[in-house]
Amino acid sequence: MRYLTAGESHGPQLTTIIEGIPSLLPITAAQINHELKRRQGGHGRGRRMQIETDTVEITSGIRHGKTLGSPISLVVTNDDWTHWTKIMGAEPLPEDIDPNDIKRQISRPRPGHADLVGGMKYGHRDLRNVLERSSARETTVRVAVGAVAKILLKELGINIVAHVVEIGGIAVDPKSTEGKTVEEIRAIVEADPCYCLDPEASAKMVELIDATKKAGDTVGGIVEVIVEGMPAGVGSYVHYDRKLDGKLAQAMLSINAFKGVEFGLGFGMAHVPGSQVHDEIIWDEENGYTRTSNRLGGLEGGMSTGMPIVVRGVMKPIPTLYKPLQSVDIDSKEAFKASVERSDPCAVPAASVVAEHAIAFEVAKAILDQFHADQFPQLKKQIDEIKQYAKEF
Ligand code: EPS
Repeated sequence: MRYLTAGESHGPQLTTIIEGIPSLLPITAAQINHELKRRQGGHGRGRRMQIETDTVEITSGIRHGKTLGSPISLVVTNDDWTHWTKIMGAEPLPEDIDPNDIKRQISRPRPGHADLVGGMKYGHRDLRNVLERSSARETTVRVAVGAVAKILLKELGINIVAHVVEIGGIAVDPKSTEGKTVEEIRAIVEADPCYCLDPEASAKMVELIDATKKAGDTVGGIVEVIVEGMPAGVGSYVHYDRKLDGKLAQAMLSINAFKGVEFGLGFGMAHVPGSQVHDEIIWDEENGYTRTSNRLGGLEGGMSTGMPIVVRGVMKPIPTLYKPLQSVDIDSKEAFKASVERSDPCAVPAASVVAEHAIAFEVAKAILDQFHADQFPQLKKQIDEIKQYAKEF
């Protein structure tokens, strides 16, 4: 399974093609649109999200509500495009128009964004040519892809959810997930303005985001993704590029502004002895092999253990600041404040939705790489069999 995305932030549309989803899987646009709406929300989003109503058009690969096995293409149109048709048009400029007269040119790169190095790399003196693609707007269609992956996983009994665990130093109660299923977590998160499980922490996060916005600044945070119902043995220890944790880490770090990733106890493993890190193994007839704890986050030797996968990612504060930082004008080489673009003071809740979907794609891909099937019912049969085999092993 693989996918590509295309589209500029203020271009006409975002496009993705997903290849490798088995046939006969029921999928509707409404299921995908629900996730796109969640990505647009969360406290701290900016004005662009008031302009857009992200909805997907399915243009191939699905007929009468079921996958055909052919490539699935999904399109999300940018409502803002109507304001940008001249600035972002694909046709060459008419000869009587000087390219320097085109509005919204950018020559003052924002520190922390792709602007300066992207301009050097591709030879763009108008840095808009960089930011249009490096913008987190692209995560819209990544969520659409992940929504398709999540539908497949759910039919296999694998459920996935993300929640916000920290914003700007305000952390949720570490016990907030204890005793809750993915479905229970989802119900709480979907009703919370910061997509978190701890109402007290959430209220403080809202205050902090509002104060940060007033100060013209931005704030980052940490999100956690939980995958429940994984069969044991997805991924492999036999070769570096088959390790599932390595693939999930790459997926997490590929999200705009994400700078770190950890599994289970994560970096906390540096502070405690092995006896407080490794999860003891038990067996019973109903559940087969399980662990008495899940400090390794559901992964041993680059493989899923069958325990929930727990993976966290840290998002830096968005680098587009209304009170801009020091920069240099690339035309005059003089010191200037960076250019100010429309931005969100905090996109951590929205990024948790992106993380959920980026991880969902990677998990679904790992499963399809290992249990290849042309038809979805064949895949389901294989997964049910392997779960039973692992229980009795
Ligand atoms: C975003 C769309 C963008 C930004 C934001 C995320 O739209 P615009 O540039 O028109 O406001 O709001 O992206 C960034 C701030 C960034 O630095 O990438 C979206 O759809 O999530």
